[in-house]
Amino acid sequence: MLMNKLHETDPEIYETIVNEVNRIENGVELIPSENFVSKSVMQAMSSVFTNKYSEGYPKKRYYGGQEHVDVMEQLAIDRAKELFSAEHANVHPYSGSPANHAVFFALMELGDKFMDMNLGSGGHLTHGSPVNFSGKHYRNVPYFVDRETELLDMDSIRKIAEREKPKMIISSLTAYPRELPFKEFCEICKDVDAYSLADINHIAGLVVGGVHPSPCSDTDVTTTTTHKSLRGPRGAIILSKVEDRLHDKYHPDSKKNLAQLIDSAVFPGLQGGPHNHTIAGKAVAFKEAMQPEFKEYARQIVKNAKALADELMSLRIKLVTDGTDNHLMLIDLRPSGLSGRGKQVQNALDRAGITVNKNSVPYDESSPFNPSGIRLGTPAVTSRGMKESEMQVIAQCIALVIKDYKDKAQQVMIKEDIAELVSGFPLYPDLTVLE
Ligand code: DSN
Repeated sequence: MLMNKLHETDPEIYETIVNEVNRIENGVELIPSENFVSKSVMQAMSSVFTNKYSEGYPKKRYYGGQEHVDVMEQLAIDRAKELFSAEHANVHPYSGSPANHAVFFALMELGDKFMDMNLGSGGHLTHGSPVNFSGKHYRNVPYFVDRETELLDMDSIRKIAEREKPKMIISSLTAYPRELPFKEFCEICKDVDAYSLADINHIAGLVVGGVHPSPCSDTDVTTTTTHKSLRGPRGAIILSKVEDRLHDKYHPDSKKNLAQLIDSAVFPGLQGGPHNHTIAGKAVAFKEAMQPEFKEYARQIVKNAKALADELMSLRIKLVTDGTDNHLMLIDLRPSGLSGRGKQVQNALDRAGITVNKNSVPYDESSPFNPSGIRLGTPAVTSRGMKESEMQVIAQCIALVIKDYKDKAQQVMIKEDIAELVSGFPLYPDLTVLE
């Protein structure tokens, strides 16, 4: 993509873009929630659709000039439904937090009780953290992973649900390296008359790629961001059943079904004009995710994660649950004598050209700002075409940095090795080229 105009009118911003391209081209991106979109997605996002207001939904808008927006949004909706085998799709949410907020707004009254995975066990901020709307406006009953196995204990989750009778139970992960048992969650929800919400933001690409079970056939509502393993633009969607299974119990006076409750919670409930350029990018990403190559991509994400995890463990790095079934893993620094040193290790890896994020580990006694874990994932490196052999080299570099995180000279040498490794996997070679 030519950037002549931007270079001419705003060289400072142009320079930050060039610097960011150089950073990602020369380093290894292991933050499990990040990825690299295709040029087609970028082109859709930088299109004229950024100019258009279109409050409402296809064929039901408030402003004129919607004939092309309607076609584009309907394509995004139809593709999302087909991709996830969902009955209903809302493609407006600006991102994952607004999507989850809309589900709360659609289904719950202020103060209602819901259950979710505690943040420290691998859950998400929008699932009941006391500093988030979900924890401030609703009553959160958390569930935790087992202290010994670090795995979800479905018997204990069932007991909590039967005792607490929540109105909604969320199944989700942001730092849990194992499969989510959606069917078991849904059975519990049916038995206690709770709505089931699956937030598959991290694993959506694995779900459509067939390497993680899909929640959509059983779950009432599924939310996902579109920019993680799904490899679309920064945004989100809400998928749901059409009928409200719990209408008579929770919404007896409403004339709306579940799909209508969700749509009206998004607009006019919470959002105004949809970001049409992003919705166009989502539609493009959904089409890409329907291609056979995407299934191969999803399989390779998991193979790469296993290769990275196995090599790290062979180098005596402790992983939470001793491995991974999905795209991510969590290093527990405590057995390496580095409790509360996640931030320092993250910074040391940054200096070595390896981008990760510090993260709490289950039952971490250190603060979330100085936690005892490092979270790694393989969607982005897999998008670059890397395979198991590159994962082994990267794991060896990570282990060296962890073992001596204060050795800056070593980090400089590793950064050179990493730049050499990634030079064989160019990402956006002509992105910032000038005419
Ligand atoms: N911020 C995201 C993550 O990194 O997992 C969650 O939405």
